[in-house]
Order: sequence, then structure tokens, then C-alpha cells
Amino acid sequence: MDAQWWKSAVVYQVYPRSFADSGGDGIGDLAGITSRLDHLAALGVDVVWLSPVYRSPHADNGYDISDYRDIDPVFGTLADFDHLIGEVHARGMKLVMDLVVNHTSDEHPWFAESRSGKDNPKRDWYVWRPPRDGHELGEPGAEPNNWSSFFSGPAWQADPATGEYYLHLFDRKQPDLNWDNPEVREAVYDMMRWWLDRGVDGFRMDVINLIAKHPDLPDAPAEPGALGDGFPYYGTLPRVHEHLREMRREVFDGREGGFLTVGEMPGVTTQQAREFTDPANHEIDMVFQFEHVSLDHGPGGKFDPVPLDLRAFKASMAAWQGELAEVGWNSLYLGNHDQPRAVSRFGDDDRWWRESATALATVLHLHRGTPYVYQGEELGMTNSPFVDAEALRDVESLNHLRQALAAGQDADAVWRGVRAMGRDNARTPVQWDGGTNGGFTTGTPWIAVNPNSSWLNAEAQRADQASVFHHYRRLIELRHTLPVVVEGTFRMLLPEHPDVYAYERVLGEERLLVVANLSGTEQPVDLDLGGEVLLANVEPVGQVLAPWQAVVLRA
Ligand code: ISL
Repeated sequence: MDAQWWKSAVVYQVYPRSFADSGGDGIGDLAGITSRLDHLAALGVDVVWLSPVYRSPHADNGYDISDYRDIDPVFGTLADFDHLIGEVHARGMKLVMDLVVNHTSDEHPWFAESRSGKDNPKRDWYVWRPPRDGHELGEPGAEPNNWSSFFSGPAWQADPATGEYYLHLFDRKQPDLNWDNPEVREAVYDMMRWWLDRGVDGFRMDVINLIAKHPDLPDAPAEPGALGDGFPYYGTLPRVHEHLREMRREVFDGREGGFLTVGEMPGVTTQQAREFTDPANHEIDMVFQFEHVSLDHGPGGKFDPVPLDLRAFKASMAAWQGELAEVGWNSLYLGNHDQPRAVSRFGDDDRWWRESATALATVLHLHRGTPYVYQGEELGMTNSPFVDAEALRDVESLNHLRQALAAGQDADAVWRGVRAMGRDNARTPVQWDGGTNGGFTTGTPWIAVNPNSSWLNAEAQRADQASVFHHYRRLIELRHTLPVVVEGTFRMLLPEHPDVYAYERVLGEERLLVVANLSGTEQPVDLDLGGEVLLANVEPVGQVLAPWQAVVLRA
């Protein structure tokens, strides 16, 4: 198999909890996924990426793992997993697992041992530090440094049993592993080999650029008594490259088969991404970067959204296309289980719902890189009309609500931020049909199904050639059939246009032109749109683009 087979592949992300429930307990499961594989085959995707299905107390929906070598009972059994992987392979697709090894659950036996005593052999598997000099454990400000956690509050948890703190960049139920310890690394590699032996085809590596920490764990710049952003001391330190090279050697070298490795890397720069994905460096195939999904974050962060400036978005995308053109490879995404729904965030999920969902997809998919489709995105699923905090489930949103309100922030503004940006928007169940609970479960869903499932669902769209689903199917087909989509050069056109997204792809004699109006008003364009139309979400194609019209031309 071509070592870089993933260049022409499209990946589909499954968030198992919300995909399909076979058992009636209201939570999606492996048998549910297996029962819906024909939907993915019809879409034409090449790879299924499964968000975590390992044993977990589910403080962060499975991103807190208590046993890396078992399936959580809410999702099924190892036998169900083996059956799923067989069915995926039988349809010519591959299966990639989520690898969450920056941290474990605090209920993992490794952590139970580590916290049991300072002399325990696994003490050093995690990051333990005494209270700050002159402070008592648990006192305000006694944390070993001032880093904030991604999920609000300090990144340290006091543990009275041994009188020390442990580091948790995410929730306190997600203690960080100590990657300086070679035993930790070997335990991770051994576990990865175990899954590859079971037939999995690669890994999506959760926050993998955060695994190396500065040995001194210094305070971040901040006002006295305030929390600071420790990112400079744990984000993309040089040792991450060493660890990834070692992992590649220990886990993948000498193995037969075509694998995919993608590193999720908050805060990564174009130059760093190029180094991680340069095949000569033997690290990983591609990274998930965050620049383009951070441009609508306001001064208060992700829960303080501001309108997106399309020019800035295009400049960011063009920079990534340019920097990873000769060396390295991009992954392409607009949504995942941590982001609001793309059509609600970047499109118009009301008047121009179908047009904007398909326009955004067209723009994204025909860049150079490997596109990722997040479950339900191929149906144009929208943000959910949550009415209050009772309707939410996500630890990040709930922690933020609690802390922001305790800090005296305006309650309406805080709620608006969570409504628009909260991760639960992407986690409502997949809408399979117009029946009860959108066909997701016969029981009570763990989070409410979006009421628009009555008309927005897979069954309706499979029967409608003009649907969002069929548009995604055609985009995927274009990638599979036109080498210019995979290998062609990229050039952004009209970079200063505030509403139109246009670019060309060239390979030899073949030239593709992709032009989309990302606004609700007609737009005349100063480009020749006279070529052969390969795909359009709105007909007819003329020199004036209709609202949210997107066209792909052979020029
Ligand atoms: O969504 C975020 C919070 O604003 C991101 O910072 C997110 O936490 C970050 O992208 C890391 O995400 C990954 O690791 C987390 C997990 O909660 C996310 O679901 C996962 O994708 C911790 O394992």
C-alpha cells in the first residue's frame, strides 16, 4: 500500500456516545455504530475515527481513561469491538482509535498506585509537587505554580493522603502523566501495539503536543494571586519531537499495513506543524491545528465570541496551505466534538441552512489536505436550542458557567457565550430519521435530541439528491477521482474580498477553480466563471453568485 494513502482519504469522526444506541439505555454504543456503517460507506469515507471507547468514569465523556485495554461497558465489549472492526474492514474502510495519553483518569490503577505513597514505584508516573514554599496544602495560593487548567480553575489538585499536589491540565479527574519517565512511555507504546495487533489502523493523538513539561514548572506571567497561562512551559516543547520519534520507532516501524497518525495540537504554529509532519522526521502524518477555529474568540476567550472576519480566516487557511505545501501535510476540519456546529457558527442555519452547509463543505474539502467530517456535519446538523444549564452535560461548559457566575460576570452574557460556543452543541445525538428521538435511541437520550430532527435527518437526505448528504458524497467523490484535488498546488484568489472565498488548484494541465459566496447577499465576482461546472450547490451558475452559492469549475 502507498505509504501516503491518507492523502486521498476522507476521515469521518464518530463520537460514540451520540452516534447510535442499540441497547436502549440512551447512550450510543459499538453495536449501534456497526449497524450504521452502511451510511458511512454510502457517503464514501475511507477512515472512521472513533472518539474514546475505553473504560472510563466519563468525567470528560471518555477522555478520562481508567483502562486502556478494555471497552467501557456502556459502549459494549471487546467482542463488539472486534466485530465492528471486521465490518469496517469488510467495507474497505479503516478504523483509527483516539489515543489519550497526556493524562489518564484519576481512577486508573496507575494513578491509584501513584497517589498511595511517595515511595510507590509509580509515584513518578504522574507530576507531583509539594505546596509552594511557606504555604499549607489546600490554602489559597498554595498550588506549586499559577497555571490555569483548560477547564477553569488551577491546574493543580491537593491530595491530602500524601500532602502534595498533582498536575491536571484538564479536569481534576484527568491527572497528567509524566512523559519524562521511560516506564510511562513504554507502557503507552505497549498499549498501542496491543490495539494495532487487534487490527486498528492508526491513532488520533489527543493534545499530544502538551505531553512534555518544562522541568521547573515555572509560574506563568500573571498579576499576583491570579492564574496564568502556562502554555509556554508545556506547549510544544522540543521533547515532544523526541517522544513522537521514539513512539514511531517503537510502535510502527517494521509493521505491515497502511497506518494513519494525526496529532491534535492546540497552539501549534505552521513551522512546528511542518516539522511534525515532515516525512523525513518520522514523527506523525498530520496535525489538527486550531488557528482557523480561534479567529472568532474574543478577548474573554472561546466563550466570548466575536463575528468572524472572512479575510482573516482566508489568510490563516492560505498560510497553512503555503507552509505545508512542499513538506508536510494539512488536516482540514471545521467541526468536531469540541467545536460548535459549523453551519451555525460560520454559516446561516436558518434562512440559508442547506446552501450555507454545502458552501462551507465545498470550500473546506477542496483544499490540499485530508478532510475530516464530524458526525452529523454531512447532514448539516445545527447547534442545539439549549434553554438552561440543566440541559447541558459538558464538564467544560458547566465549570465555566459556575466559575464565571461566581466571579460576578453578567449572567445573560455568560449564557449566550455557552449557548454559542459550548461543546454540547456538537454532542447531541445523530439524527437518523424523523421518528422519536431522531431514531437515535428507543430509550431516554443522555442529552436531548435537537427538535429539528423531525425534518433534518439522514433518512430524508439520503432520498433527496439535492441534500447536504449528497453534496458531501459528491465532494468526497471528487477527491477520489481527481488527482488535482489531492496533489494540486493551491493559490488563494481575491484574498481581500470580505464575502467571497475563491481559490485555484493546479496539477499539470488541470486547473480547478473553487468559488463560494459566504454571505446571504448576491455577489458579482471578478473571475471568469465560464468553465465546465463539476459541482454546484445552487443552479444556475452565472457571473453573479447567489447567496451562499458555491461552484467548482474545471477552468
Ligand atoms: O475545546 C477545548 C476547550 O476550549 C479545547 O481546548 C480542547 O480541550 C482541546 O482541544 C483538547 O481537546 C482534547 O482533549 C481534551 C478533551 O476534553 C477534548 O474532548 C479533546 O478533544 C482532554 O482530553
